[in-house]
Order: sequence, then structure tokens, then C-alpha cells
Amino acid sequence: MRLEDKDIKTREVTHWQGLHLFHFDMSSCSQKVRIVFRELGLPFTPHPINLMKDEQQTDWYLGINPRGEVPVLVHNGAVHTESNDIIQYIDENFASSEKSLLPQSGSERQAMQALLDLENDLHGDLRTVTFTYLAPDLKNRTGDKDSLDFIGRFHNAFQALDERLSDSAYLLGDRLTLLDISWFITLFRLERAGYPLAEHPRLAAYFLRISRRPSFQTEIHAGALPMRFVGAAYRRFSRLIRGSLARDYQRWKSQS
Ligand SMILES: N[C@@H](CCC(=O)N[C@@H](CS)C(=O)NCC(=O)O)C(=O)O
Repeated sequence: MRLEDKDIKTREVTHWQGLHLFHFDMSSCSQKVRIVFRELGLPFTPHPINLMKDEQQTDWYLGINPRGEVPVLVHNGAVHTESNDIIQYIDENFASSEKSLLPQSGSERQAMQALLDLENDLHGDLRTVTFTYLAPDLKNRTGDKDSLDFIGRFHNAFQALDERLSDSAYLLGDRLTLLDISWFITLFRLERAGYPLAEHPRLAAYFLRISRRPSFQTEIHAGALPMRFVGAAYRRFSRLIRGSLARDYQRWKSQS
């Protein structure tokens, strides 16, 4: 989504030339965009915004994205938000025809948009998973942790993805597209939190396979070392105190 020029209060960015990305190491939406840049072999100027230090809430940054979120792409002074729109914008405008990650046909493009929207709709639930099982919820970012409805929403989405893989290697046919990249970090986070991906066997096998791509590997290891250390320690602590998502999945299943 391109923001209107009149809404950009931090005017200096409207003079920036080239491709600039405001992002954070461990933000799923930022990871998605960085993977696309890597897969397409495109250089960009990174501008880290540290969400742990609330840098997204400074007047300077709010003057670029009033929602106070990353990622933001600035291309020749125009400001773009929404990661799924950003990755399509990058591909449409910069990818060579050999490297493009867009589907070919109009019907595939429609199918892609519907599943990108589903991925975006689950962003709040991904946040719940992250701050329930993977990282301390220091800022009270999650809603009702006792309802397991969010698990059902992931289960249903993963069933739909699993079905798409019944006769193709990727979510939209025989080659990697933006759709695979968009879902990857969600799958990675859920798996890491203990979601039993084996419940969706084709999706589990596909996830293992695409995880080996170098661009995906880089993002799996994103984040400063101390933060990754804290994350690993927290995961163990949280499993002891709260139990894992694997256990909650079984609870959800027995209730549904
Ligand atoms: N729908 C947006 C969601 C962006 C979003 O929520 N970004 C998170 C990081 S993944 C963020 O900046 N959060 C800031 C905060 O929690 O204050 C997108 O896909 O770009």
C-alpha cells in the first residue's frame, strides 16, 4: 500500500533515491521482505528499527508510518507499507522475468491474493503464538491466552495449504512463488513453538524442504545472538511453566 505523500511528515525520506527498507531482525513481516530481496538478488539500503526499544514509536518514525509498524519500503521517495503488498511491488517492478516469483496466470494470481490475505489475517494470532510460547510478553501484546481458538485458525489454514500440496511441489505449482515466502515465517514460528506440523504431512515435508534454501536459512538464524540466547532460554522456561503449543494443540483437538 502506497501512503499519500501529504501524510508523510518526516519529509527527508521523500527525497531518498533507490530502495530503502525499514525493518527489524526478528519481525516476521520484515523477514518475508528480506527473503524476497535475497531470492531476487536485489540490493537495498537497510534501516533497522529496534522494536524492543520501541523505535517504531518515535515521532520521526511515526512521520513515515503513522501505524508505527515495520516493514516500510521507501522507493524513490514513495512510502509503501504492508509486507504482502511490498513483496508484490518489488517483484512487479524489479524482478527479471527469469527470477520473478509471481504466478503466471490470472487465476493463480487470484488464488495467491486470497492466501496472502489469509496469512495477513492470522498476523494477530502469530503474535499470540510468539508472545505465549517463544518470547516474554513484556508489553502485554497478546489477548486472551486461555482461549485456544487461535490454534484452530492455524489448523484450518494449514489444512488448506496441505491440500494445495497434494499435486504440486509448491503452494502454487511447480516453482517457488511469493506465496511460499509469505507463509514460511508463520510455519517456522509455529513449528518452533511446538505446533505438531506432522498433523499435515505434506505441509511438514514441504516445510522441511523449503527450509533448506539459503535465503530461508539466513532468516531462521536472524536476530542478534544475545536475543536468540534469551529466546532459547525463555522457550525452555515457558514449556515448564505453561506447557508447549503441542500440548495446547491436543487440548484444542479434544475440545473441537
Ligand atoms: N500487516 C502488516 C503488519 C505489520 C506488523 O504488525 N509489524 C510488526 C512486526 S512483525 C510491528 O511492526 N509491530 C510493532 C509493534 O508491535 O509495536 C504487514 O504485513 O506489514
